[in-house]
Amino acid sequence: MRERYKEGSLRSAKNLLSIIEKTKTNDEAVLVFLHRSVDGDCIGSASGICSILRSFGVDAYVAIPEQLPENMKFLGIEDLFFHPDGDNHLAEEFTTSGTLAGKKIGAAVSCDISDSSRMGSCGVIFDSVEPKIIIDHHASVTARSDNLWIDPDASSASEMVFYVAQQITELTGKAMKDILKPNAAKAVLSGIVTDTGRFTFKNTRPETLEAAGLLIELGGDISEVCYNLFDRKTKQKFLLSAEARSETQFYYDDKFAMTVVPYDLFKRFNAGPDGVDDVVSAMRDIDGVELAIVLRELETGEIRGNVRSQEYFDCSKFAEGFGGGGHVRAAGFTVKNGNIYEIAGEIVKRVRDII
Ligand SMILES: [Mn+2]
Repeated sequence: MRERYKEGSLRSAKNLLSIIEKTKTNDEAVLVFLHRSVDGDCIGSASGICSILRSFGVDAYVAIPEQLPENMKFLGIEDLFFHPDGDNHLAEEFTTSGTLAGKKIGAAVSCDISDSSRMGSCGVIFDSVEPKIIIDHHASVTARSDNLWIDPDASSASEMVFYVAQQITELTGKAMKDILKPNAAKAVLSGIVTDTGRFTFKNTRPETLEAAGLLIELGGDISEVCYNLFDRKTKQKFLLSAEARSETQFYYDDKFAMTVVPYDLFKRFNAGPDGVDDVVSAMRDIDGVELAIVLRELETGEIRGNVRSQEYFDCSKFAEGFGGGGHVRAAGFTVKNGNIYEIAGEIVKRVRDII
């Protein structure tokens, strides 16, 4: 493990071992949290932590405010999840007595997110639990304390979780294969693959590939992961993506490309909200384009923006202007109410002065 990860990962590993001890002594459960609009990295890192906790005999679940996307079902990790809004016996028990399988929630871990406002309906649960451990790589997080490990230079929260797992093996003598079972290793690998654009983004470092290599040895199948997360698509998604691409508008000497996808289009093509997931990076890769934005309208009326840049445009800062955040080259935001075309007009105006 590279020097730069040692301090943070060791601290997180010790924090994790101390909540394992506390919750086992008190017969409590642990919840692992992630962000809404789930992606491969938050799913991968949270599943990794949940599996580590379970390998020590802790009753741990990943609290998820939405359904696991179709293209992540291949991971075979659905038994890790707790849907507080779902129609299931755990949700019913939790709503009536605040317990999970008879146990009180004794600690919380959050992965790829530090802020409960981005956890959807799970945010209130996160706020109510102590102690908390946070493992995140978002640049917008400025808080620093003993229970946080924030590294904006790490490729992904999943890569960070991998180092935490390595530290736990050092501290406890348990083998890596016993704390990260094959499906969990595959999930953590998926997180790294997602946030590095399958090892093509600038956040891919030599150690990122080393971590991925070890995860493959532990049972992560790289071709299965890449096929499911990047290449596989339905016919509806393929056609909607083509339509969204052909509707792209170019501004400011073609340095800014944006496409607007109203809910009507999703309906016309009978495609889900992930139907245009592949469009924004394809737009960003057009010669001369510095900034690419895909604006989509969800069934709920919310407007979601995905922001990507090539060289200098600060996507995270721009997304913050619309209540979102993320990374310098990749960020996003969700606007609760509004007209998608008016928001597009406002974006074009705000980009003019900074592009
Ligand atoms: Mn991430």
